[in-house]
Amino acid sequence: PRGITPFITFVLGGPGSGKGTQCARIVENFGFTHLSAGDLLRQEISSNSENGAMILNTIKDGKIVPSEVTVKLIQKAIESSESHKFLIDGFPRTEENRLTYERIIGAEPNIVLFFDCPPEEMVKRVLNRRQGRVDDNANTVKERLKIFRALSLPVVNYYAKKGKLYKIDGTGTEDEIFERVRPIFAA
Ligand code: UP5
Ligand code: MG
Repeated sequence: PRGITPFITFVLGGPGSGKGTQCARIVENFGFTHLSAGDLLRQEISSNSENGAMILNTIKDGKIVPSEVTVKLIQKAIESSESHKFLIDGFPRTEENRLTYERIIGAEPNIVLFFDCPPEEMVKRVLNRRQGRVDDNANTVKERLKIFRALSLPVVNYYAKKGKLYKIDGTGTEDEIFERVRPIFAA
């Protein structure tokens, strides 16, 4: 949006923790614009962009796409939108992602949500999804979890220390989880 600093919420959590599902509920109830970093990257693959093959291989391996590529896609999506409030889902996944965002966008998120879910539950959800994602297989999920633990949890801890983190119990039904999310935005 031109001339206005938007309200930015980062939505973090491991693979299958329910980020996308809960973002859809937040959009319905509170009118945010949902930007999933993974979806933006998958769109790049489908549109045969110059980075498409590299992105596809990175996602297949459960690894992290170079920060500049992801941040520029997020930047383009924010700038081309009329919205004033965004959910950025599945980003930043590494400290380097976070620093690259701060450098290019020149801002920090207003708040950060973290869906806390046990690994066994996350694996079960991902393997049950069956929507043809190249990374929803037992091997890639193992790698996604490993990367989440090693590289993404430090980002979660960073925002906790900054007092920006809302840690949400990501177990139970979708409705139960959303009732934990609602008060954050209803305030
Ligand atoms: N489901 C949801 N809630 C449930 C509940 N309460 N009970 C039972 N089932 C529930 O949910 C996953 C599945 O579980 C769905 O089938 C859902 O119906 C069900 P979903 O809401 O989709 O969870 P989400 O956390 O969004 O899971 P997702 O698999 O999308 O998370 P990832 O973080 O792994 O995937 P993302 O798309 O963000 O990233 C994919 C890859 O892209 C990464 O591994 C990486 O390679 C790359 N990437 C980057 O390199 N950089 C980035 O910045 C972002 C992505
Ligand atoms: Mg998702």
